[in-house]
Amino acid sequence: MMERVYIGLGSNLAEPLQQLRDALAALAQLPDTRLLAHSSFYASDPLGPPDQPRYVNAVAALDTALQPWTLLDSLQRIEQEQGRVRKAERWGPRTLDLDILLFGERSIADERLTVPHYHMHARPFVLYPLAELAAELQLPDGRRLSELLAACPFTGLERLAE
Ligand code: A4P
Ligand code: MG
Repeated sequence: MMERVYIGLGSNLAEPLQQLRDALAALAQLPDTRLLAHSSFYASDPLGPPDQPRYVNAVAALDTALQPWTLLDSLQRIEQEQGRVRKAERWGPRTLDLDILLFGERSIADERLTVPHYHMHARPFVLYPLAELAAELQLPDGRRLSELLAACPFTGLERLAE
């Protein structure tokens, strides 16, 4: 059975736009998975420590037969391959961050995975790109993407030309 998954992509080091393009190419190669679409790319002000470069963010839609933990393994491998160094500082700069935003209708809360992603509800750099792909989306808890967007101003965000 294929499930619809949304992945949040973010980078603010080492040519962020190219990092995202390379990550999309890697997502397209995942086994038992089809990359359906990706949003526009957005420049966004950093959330967290302000003394770091602006991010480039996007969201991708996949259909996958992988289990969420297997997909997470693959995403972490792609992060590693693109030079991600995990640092102690929370929300610090990174070459590539791949977050599972939504995994079908599932709600997951274990030591490795929280799905829906715990901060997606209030992040403009997640919600606006996601709305490009699935404006009618509803979260597993019943909240509509449109409601979340109405409470989340388009602030510190800039849609980049192709
Ligand atoms: N994990 C749990 N749930 C998930 C999930 N749904 N998807 C666990 C992916 N991973 C998930 O992740 C730490 C652990 O989270 C993983 O081992 C996994 O088991 P990480 O990528 O090593 O750490 P992180 O990304 O630094 O931490 P965190 O708290 O996930 O950070 P966020 O929320 O991803 O924020 N500002 C802008 N403008 N744009 C950004 O993209 N990103 C961040 C990072 C900060 N500021 C930003 C942006
Ligand atoms: Mg992360």
